[in-house]
Amino acid sequence: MRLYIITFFLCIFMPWILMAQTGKTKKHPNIVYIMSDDHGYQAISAYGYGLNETPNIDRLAKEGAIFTRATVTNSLCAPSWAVLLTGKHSYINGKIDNEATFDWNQNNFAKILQKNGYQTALIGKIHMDGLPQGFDHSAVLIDQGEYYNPNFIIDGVKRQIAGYVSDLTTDMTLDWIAKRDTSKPFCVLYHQKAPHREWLPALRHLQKYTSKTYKEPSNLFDTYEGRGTAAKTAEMNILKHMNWSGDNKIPPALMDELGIKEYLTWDKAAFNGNLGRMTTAERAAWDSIYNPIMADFSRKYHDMSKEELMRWRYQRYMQDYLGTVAAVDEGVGRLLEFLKENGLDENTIVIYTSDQGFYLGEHGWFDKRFMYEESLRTPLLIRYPAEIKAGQASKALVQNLDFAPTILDYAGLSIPKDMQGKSFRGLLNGKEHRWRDAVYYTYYEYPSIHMVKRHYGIRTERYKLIHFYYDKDEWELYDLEKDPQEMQNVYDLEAYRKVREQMHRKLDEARAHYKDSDENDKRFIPKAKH
Ligand code: SGN
Ligand code: CA
Repeated sequence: MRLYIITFFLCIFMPWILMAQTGKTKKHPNIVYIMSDDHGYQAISAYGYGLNETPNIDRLAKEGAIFTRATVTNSLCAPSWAVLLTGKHSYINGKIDNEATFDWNQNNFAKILQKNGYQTALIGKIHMDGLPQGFDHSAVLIDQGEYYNPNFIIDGVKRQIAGYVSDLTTDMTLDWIAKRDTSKPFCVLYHQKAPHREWLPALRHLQKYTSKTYKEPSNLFDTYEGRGTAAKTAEMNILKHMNWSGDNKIPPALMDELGIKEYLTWDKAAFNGNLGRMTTAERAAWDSIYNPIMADFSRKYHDMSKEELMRWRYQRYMQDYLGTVAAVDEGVGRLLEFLKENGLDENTIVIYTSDQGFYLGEHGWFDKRFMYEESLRTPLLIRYPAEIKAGQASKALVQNLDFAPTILDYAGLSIPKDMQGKSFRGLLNGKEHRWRDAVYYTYYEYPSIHMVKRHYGIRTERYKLIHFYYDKDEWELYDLEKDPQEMQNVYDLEAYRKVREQMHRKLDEARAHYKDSDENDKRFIPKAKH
């Protein structure tokens, strides 16, 4: 009888005892939010583009869910960050572009978690001015950060740390989780600098990625006919605007020898700045890979046509960009193993995303900013075995605006009424069947680097309406079903009159719903332009 009673109590209470040990009951799961900077979904193999292999990130899709139409509300680093923290559009949280000041005194989801018993940490790239609020611990890069032997500010103290940035960011994340107070749930924002420009891979990945040839997108040689002024005047073409030295790794001395001029003059200094951070041995390893590539380029440069140059530059770009993704993917693998070894894998939500998408040669471009698909969309994968059935794929129009409400919802906390996003937890556990049918987008950083004009717009499942304003007043409409690459603006076509009118109505509704207006657009225009 006694044995029976003991067994009975063990059966009832064991799960609780175990959960308490592994850090939190199901009601308060742990959260690891992984955000990499500029990681286009095309560079995650689970999205099926065939460019590279990311087996560890893919595991999140296999063991959890993948969103194929997740988008951001403003395709730029710091603004996207601010949206993540606040759950509010840029014109409400104030961080409209990389220059604007972010007011840390406003509410953010990390502050709410912290107040409700979560331990919180922020590790890696942050790219925001001011002292972060809402985190018990922070170890952040300065501004854009460095790839090799980078400087970190660890709880307010600056330190240079030997190693490769993505590995160090992973190390620090795992260390913090290992040392946490196990009686409380935790939330860590694990933010990789990679694959942000200027795409410097870990030395161990150089050989593999520089010896590959990547498939070109079919619109690599886009001439921008069929679209308005904005696409034609943007400065993000791989042939014309990418830097030869910092981006393509051509030593400045070789550029002088070949008579190559830089589009942005400062970038020549960046080349030595980046590589100058390496030890002599590291630099020798680097040179052993890149010197032969440059010697070959030097021999053929004067005979190359513009097409050949574009192709060469695209390959150089992909080799380095995808090379940096490799260490990010390995980091995710280490994290998943660590969670498993420590009995945390069942009760920890792991989210993988980027601050926006990125052009990997589509339209001949690199960078982001536009509301066109490759930069509007962002990868989103999420694993949480306790609640998310493995192997789900969702086309729902979720956005980074929804991250703060979703995380608070999973944490069992109430979502502040003024957050503009919506929790997508219900989409993943099958309780929610209705979702928004359109997403709203704004972009402000103009005139500025890459010269992408100010615009706002709306995307539904099938169509996209964009308004470029400020020094132009142009509308574009795309039929994403017939023209998924967005090569032909159909705004003025009679066949699309009805769609155009419907989309205008939807855009007006979205602007009213999300509290945006022409007055807001003007408010963010520098005074001299009024
Ligand atoms: C830097 C980059 C740009 C990039 C912005 C914003 N140039 O200015 O190419 O668009 O950052 O990127 S660089 O030569 O300095 O690398 S963001 O992801 O931080 O918003
Ligand atoms: Ca970014």
